[in-house]
Amino acid sequence: MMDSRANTCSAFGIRCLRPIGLSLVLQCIVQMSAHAANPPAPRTVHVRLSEWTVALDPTQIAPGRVIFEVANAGSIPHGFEVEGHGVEKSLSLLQPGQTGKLTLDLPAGRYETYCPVGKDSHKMLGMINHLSVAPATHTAGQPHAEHGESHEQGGEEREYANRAKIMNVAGGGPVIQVLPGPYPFADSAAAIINARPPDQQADLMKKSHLGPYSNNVAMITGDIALTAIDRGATGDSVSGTASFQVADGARWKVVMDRVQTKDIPFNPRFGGVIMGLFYHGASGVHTPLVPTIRSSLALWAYAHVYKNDQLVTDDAMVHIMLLSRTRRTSDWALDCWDCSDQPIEELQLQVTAPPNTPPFDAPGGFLFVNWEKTSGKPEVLGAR
Ligand SMILES: [Cu+2]
Repeated sequence: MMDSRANTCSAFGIRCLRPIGLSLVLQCIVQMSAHAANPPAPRTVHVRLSEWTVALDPTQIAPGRVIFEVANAGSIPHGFEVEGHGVEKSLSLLQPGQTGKLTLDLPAGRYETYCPVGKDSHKMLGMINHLSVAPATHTAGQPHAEHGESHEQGGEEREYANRAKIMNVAGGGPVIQVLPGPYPFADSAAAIINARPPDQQADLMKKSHLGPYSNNVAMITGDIALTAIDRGATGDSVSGTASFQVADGARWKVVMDRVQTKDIPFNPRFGGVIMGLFYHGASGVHTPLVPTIRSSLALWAYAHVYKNDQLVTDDAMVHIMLLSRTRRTSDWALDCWDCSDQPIEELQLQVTAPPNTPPFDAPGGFLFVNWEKTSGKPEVLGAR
């Protein structure tokens, strides 16, 4: 113990003698100031942000001044924040390809380094890493008290996040069909579209003129019930059925039996089932041309689709969200560009034909139905 404490200072090329709490520190400071002409150089930590990781190099450094050199290597804007031991400092938002620097003085301990974008949605998707700050000569055989402490911090949260969760949802309230039409928030959308890579802009512009988020709606009738299980990275499952009669009189039935896990445009590494996110719109997560929302459930699945009892396809693409209300009850027009403070009660079902097959025989080629007063709560699925 005595030797290793003395090493704290000898790391700076100074030998300290009595390792008794503060007096050691004071002694070191006194001796160090005598060598002030030669302060320790700040350490650099290279940070690479992408969807959905925060890569640190190195992941362990000595206490003192640290320069984080942060690069956004992803395809959407990200941020960078360092948190722990009374420190909570962040860099302003970095656009794709941009770099930035954050200089901090970090005492020994374990720090969270993460992307704070989307009220921690990016963090929940995996954009978190840990930086260990410890005197280099200590760590091998001399674990710090801080280590044990910070493992416990947030441990409960992490455990909940790691548990498999199940949600049973049955659609309720008025049922509306959303038909293609112009996007109602053209000004807000323009800023988002212009921030995107050029190859995405054309597609988004098209959607903003005649897309699935319009004020063109029809009251219809129908039911939906489903069970979704979120097991984390893999092993999600979805089963359920939706039946509805749309505005043109056709009866559709959508039978979901498999999760869809591959990449989706604007959704790298999405798919499957995910519970409890804040996204869309300006959050940087998911399709940007949609009001910003909170969702208690989002899932991507495959379904068998029948029109008037005739099979249309076995591999329709389904996207379902239980999210904060986006529409006003008078005429079901979109009500907000940022809807994240509205109650979570809108269930959205979107169904499209599989790639390389003709679009559905429906307005716009897709089916988009909302159940406007739906509730559902995730429950932990047994102990794992
Ligand atoms: Cu991010």
